[in-house]
Amino acid sequence: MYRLHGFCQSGNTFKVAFLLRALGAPFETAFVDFMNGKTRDAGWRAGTNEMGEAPVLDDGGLRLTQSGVILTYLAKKYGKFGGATPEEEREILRWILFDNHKFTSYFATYRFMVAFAPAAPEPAVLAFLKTRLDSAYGIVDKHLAGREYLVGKSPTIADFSLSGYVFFPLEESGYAIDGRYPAIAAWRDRLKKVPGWADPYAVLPGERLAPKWVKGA
Ligand SMILES: N[C@@H](CCC(=O)N[C@@H](CS)C(=O)NCC(=O)O)C(=O)O
Repeated sequence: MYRLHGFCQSGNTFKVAFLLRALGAPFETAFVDFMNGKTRDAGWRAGTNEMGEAPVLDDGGLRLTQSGVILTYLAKKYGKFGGATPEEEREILRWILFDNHKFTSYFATYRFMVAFAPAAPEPAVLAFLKTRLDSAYGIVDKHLAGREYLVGKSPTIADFSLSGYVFFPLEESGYAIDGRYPAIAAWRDRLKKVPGWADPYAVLPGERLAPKWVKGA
């Protein structure tokens, strides 16, 4: 039984939950109270993750952090979703790195600021993030046009990684995919049909929160 530390607003945690479910690997969850500062707590950092981030995955005595590392570890362990050739493995890593730097990262920061931050976001900061987000989404939309999945002909951990935040409701981010990024929208809907997919709020721990500052982008 795996133990997945995270919380329901965390698309980074959802990446791992989605893969575990697709693999049919049973797991329990440990709630990380991110909204009340748990990941900044010195004790939590010392005992759980020195990087101060969710997700964390325990596999027996082995503790893993960084969703990209966890996805790679699980894909290798089960021999599934890791790519069919060394070239595909390299492509998967390339997209996971792009995801961690840009695609997930700018979206997660933008959504946090407009939905869950304690104070109203600075318009100039939001405008900067939105420019970066538009660029990353545009790149992924172009890559996915005419393709079913990011790498190869079937889902891989690249898809699990980049899709971490695309299933959250529009009212949380105000950042519309439908109508602007048709290839991402089609890919998102395709991934919902992968056995094991579920709504993040149905499988991750914690309380669903009403978005606070969102206006629409
Ligand atoms: N690259 C990391 C990002 C993880 C991450 O940023 N997690 C968020 C929650 S979704 C977090 O714990 N952030 C704490 C912080 O940035 O202080 C991963 O993919 O695991």
